Amino acid sequence: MKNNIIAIVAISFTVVGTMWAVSNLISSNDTIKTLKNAGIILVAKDNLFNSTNPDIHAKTNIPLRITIVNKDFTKHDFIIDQLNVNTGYLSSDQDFTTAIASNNSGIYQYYCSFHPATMHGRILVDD
Ligand SMILES: [Cu+2]
Repeated sequence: MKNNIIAIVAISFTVVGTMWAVSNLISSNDTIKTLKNAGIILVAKDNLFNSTNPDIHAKTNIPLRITIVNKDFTKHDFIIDQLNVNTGYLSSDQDFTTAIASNNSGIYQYYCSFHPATMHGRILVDD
């Protein structure tokens, strides 16, 4: 009798544990997908970001995932002083994912500290 109870308890632990693990797996996949969809990619190439140093639009209080990819042979970085974003330098073919987050609307400058004359643009944060 005692053994049966122990067996039942063990089985229910296993079942609950498996269900917990499966649901965690599903929800974490969803999170990754959402972040990927919401994020943007900036490719550093020929001393420009995405060829045109585009304006980047973000909303207040919603972090925007941003990935910087270095496709040049020289080092680049990506800095937004007012929003405390700094990727550190990226060697050729390295990438770095960070997030733009601001409570305040406004226009902020992004730039590469190695090539500030050619690699710079605007972050526009709206309510
Ligand atoms: Cu650069």
